[in-house]
Amino acid sequence: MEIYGDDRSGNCLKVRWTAEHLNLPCTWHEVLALTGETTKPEFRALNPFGQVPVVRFDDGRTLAQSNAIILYLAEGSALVPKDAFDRAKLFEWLFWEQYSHEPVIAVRRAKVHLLRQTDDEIDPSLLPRGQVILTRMEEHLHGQDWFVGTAFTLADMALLPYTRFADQGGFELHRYSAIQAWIRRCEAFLGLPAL
Ligand SMILES: N[C@@H](CCC(=O)N[C@@H](CS)C(=O)NCC(=O)O)C(=O)O
Repeated sequence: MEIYGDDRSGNCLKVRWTAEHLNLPCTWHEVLALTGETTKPEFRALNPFGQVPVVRFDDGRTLAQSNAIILYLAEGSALVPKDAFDRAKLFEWLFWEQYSHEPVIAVRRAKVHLLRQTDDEIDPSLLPRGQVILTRMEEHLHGQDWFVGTAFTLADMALLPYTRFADQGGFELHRYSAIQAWIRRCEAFLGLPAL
């Protein structure tokens, strides 16, 4: 399997970490998302959506959208709960991650940290909206170690990368003790060095 991704992108890292955790043989191809590489015709032939991550399997089939990819890679593994309701709760977090979390936490981090935009250039609503999102996660993690059930699942995998980068977007992670403890647990589970 070939993974095309940008290693500064949380959407891409969740794919890489899922493949590595499941010991799936893969080759990583670095594609810089912010320098126009994803707009080139050869990349568009791979992914007409023009975004990373995208994976190409040995039979030539391709798959885009980070959460679709990790669900496919992890099918049948302990990262996806067997119980139907727990699995639905996992989807609940995955949809929320893409619709609410990523467009705020990841977008502000990209503008501040990767694009070096000034406060004047950044939508002022992103900061308070991000604080609401982090508070939602903090409250959920009070009294439970993982987002779904009693073990690390793809809900944790999907929420981890951009939450871990949130400081880079100006969000004060030190204010969220349960999130910080959860990040440390995830890092231990996945064998990631602390940032
Ligand atoms: N919903 C998509 C989002 C992918 C996405 O936004 N990728 C960004 C990098 S994180 C990208 O390729 N941006 C370049 C572009 O849109 O032209 C996913 O989860 O895979």
